[in-house]
Amino acid sequence: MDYQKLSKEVSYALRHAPHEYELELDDQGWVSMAQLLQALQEVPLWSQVTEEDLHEMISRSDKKRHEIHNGKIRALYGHSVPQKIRKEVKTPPDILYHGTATRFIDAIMKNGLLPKGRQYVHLSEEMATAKQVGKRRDEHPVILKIDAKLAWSEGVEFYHGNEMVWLADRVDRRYISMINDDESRTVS
Ligand code: HQG
Repeated sequence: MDYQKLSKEVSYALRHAPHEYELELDDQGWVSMAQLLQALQEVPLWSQVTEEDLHEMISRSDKKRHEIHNGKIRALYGHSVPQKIRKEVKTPPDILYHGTATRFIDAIMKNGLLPKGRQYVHLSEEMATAKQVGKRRDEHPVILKIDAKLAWSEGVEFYHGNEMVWLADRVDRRYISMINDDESRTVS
């Protein structure tokens, strides 16, 4: 079984297109595993997929994208569904990072970080992770440093995605600074 491919399809279903799979997410993004399996099994490629495979998919993944609990499964972040997925408000680390493409910098420094196609802005706990995120869009991404401590102290809410990913509704430009090249070169 190609677990990476399975993970991509599960992410697509749970983050973006539950309707296509006739899935109903609750307000925290959970859906019963039985319902997801039934929907996946209608796709020829996944006709044999089992609950064990979903566990295996999660344990093999480089990132904690999905979570299983009490017979249910959910995507931990990344949603674009119209129905708002409610996340747990949590005190963030003092500093968070966001990796992005150079071509977006002017707009970000003017308007702040906006969720764009997703429900939340995605922030990284580590600079190296932010760099990887930015590399999806730009060979030489820009890493932004977010003063989460100040934002939190001024009432901005942060939400827990997984142990590396934090979410926010938006991030005002006052909390954003650019990391210089030397500092960003220290992480791969
Ligand atoms: C940019 C992946 C112009 C923002 C990753 C980003 C992550 C602005 C893009 C997760 C802007 C949105 C999310 C503004 C933000 N003007 N551009 N004002 N504000 N942007 O994909 O953070 O592997 O929705 O910088 O690893 O890149 O799928 O967000 O470049 O954790 O599990 O608008 O997706 O996770 O892009 O990535 P995205 P993201 P997975």
